[in-house]
Amino acid sequence: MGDRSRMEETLTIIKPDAVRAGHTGRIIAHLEDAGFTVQAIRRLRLTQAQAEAFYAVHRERPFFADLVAFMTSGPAVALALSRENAVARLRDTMGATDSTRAAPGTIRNLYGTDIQNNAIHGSDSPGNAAIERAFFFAGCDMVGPARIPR
Ligand code: FUP
Repeated sequence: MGDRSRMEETLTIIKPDAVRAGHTGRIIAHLEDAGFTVQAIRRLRLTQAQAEAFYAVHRERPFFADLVAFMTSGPAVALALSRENAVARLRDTMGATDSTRAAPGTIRNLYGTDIQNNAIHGSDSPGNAAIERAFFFAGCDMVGPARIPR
């Protein structure tokens, strides 16, 4: 079980554009095929305050208001995920932020449209993953190998 120490957790959101287009199941299957375990899943519609809080790091950016409007425009699906090197591997599996520049076969390439309508969010560091997982889920929601004490 030497690899247990490299088991890591992250957080993803299937964004409103992808949910609206009916891609939720295909994106979850893509994540499972890429080796991720779904530890928790929740469909929700973010409120204005929740979207502003989630993206608070971008508060001063020119695209912030549009980003919040987009993220509150319809239901989204949040998932707590685990696998080895989950944070980096999820970023690889998602592709570049701008869907038009995302590598072939990545989720943003397959299901995104542009830099805003980019289908999926993924935590950018283990620290932010912990914060973002706690934003959507209680510890008792999450099951799976990565919950074994280590
Ligand atoms: P990412 O981590 O790839 O989701 O990208 P960022 O954290 O840099 O940006 C968060 C979100 O802001 C992106 F998913 C989409 C949105 N965004 C824009 O709408 N316009 C920009 O120029 C940059 C980001």
